Amino acid sequence: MARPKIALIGAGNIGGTLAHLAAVKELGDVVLFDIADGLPQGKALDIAESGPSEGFDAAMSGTSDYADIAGADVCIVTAGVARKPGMSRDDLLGINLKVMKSVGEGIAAHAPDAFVICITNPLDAMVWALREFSGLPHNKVCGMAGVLDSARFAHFLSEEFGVSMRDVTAFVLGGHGDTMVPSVRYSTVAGIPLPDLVEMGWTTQDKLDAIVQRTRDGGAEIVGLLKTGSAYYAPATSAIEMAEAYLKDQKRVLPCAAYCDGELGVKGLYVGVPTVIGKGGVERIVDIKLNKDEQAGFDNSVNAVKGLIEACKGIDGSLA
Ligand code: A3D
Repeated sequence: MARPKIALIGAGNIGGTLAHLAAVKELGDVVLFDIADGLPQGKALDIAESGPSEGFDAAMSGTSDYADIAGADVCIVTAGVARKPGMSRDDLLGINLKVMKSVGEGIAAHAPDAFVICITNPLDAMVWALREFSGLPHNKVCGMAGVLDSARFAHFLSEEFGVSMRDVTAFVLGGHGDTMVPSVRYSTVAGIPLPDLVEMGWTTQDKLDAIVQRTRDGGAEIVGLLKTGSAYYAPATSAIEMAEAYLKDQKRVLPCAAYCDGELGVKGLYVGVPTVIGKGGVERIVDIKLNKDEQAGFDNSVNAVKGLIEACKGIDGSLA
């Protein structure tokens, strides 16, 4: 049986990390695609040369020709520009919209059956645009943000409580931006919801509020420290978790930017919601009921995403 083929569109910081992780986990053969001369070929060769020490069986190649992604089972898209200090995700909109057009057309022409995971920011608008440009079914195109935002939330919570990260389940909804909604009620330590842990004296409401805010600012905190780009290790790990769920039909319940057709009161938009990912792509959206405060935060986030999509339509008339 042939190994799955994983195409990574964008061979920058996240793309290279994705390639290394996919190889080490033996998820399949990897094709790195980038427009930068020599970059995808150089990273592919470097990672291939780590194979004898790691002991993985996966073919690595680099290319600037979309024909080489032909028949890919999974495409993970990081092509575009990353945030620099002081730059918001939304500043990236105009530049990355053009990139999504070329990537969407490349995937449609050469890998129309792939499960596509978009990471390029501003995420919720770019995944929508990528779907529009590619014309692929909505359930086969999604965005990675919720897994990362939830991982950040879980990391901060495990530090606060002094417990293993394995026992923390954290849940972040909404758009990937300042309006994201880390859900306190649906986040738990070994099944115990966070509000109960506040009552039990494990933390205070103020500390919990600060952790929620740090989660919202999680990307900016790393941009501020790195100064030359944005996070890439945890973003890559998060997207690999989603790709693995698809390739191995794991039916993982993962928050991701999925196309909502009425779920959680959202219609015709991509926004961060809990989903089930298996061999059918995004097989199901978990249509949870939000309380009044959560709904207000979620609606605010959805409105921010709507604003970005209107801006995309203003920039590229073919999207209107
Ligand atoms: P970076 O290291 O700059 O890599 C981007 C790569 O895209 C570069 O190698 C470029 O040459 C390449 N590229 C540019 N235009 C094209 C094109 N038209 N076709 C193919 N390749 C192209 O960035 P990165 O890997 O650090 O980040 C990639 C994207 O992910 C950025 O938009 C980030 O903002 C975004 N990001 C999202 C998250 C989320 O949680 C959603 C987290 C971190 C980064």
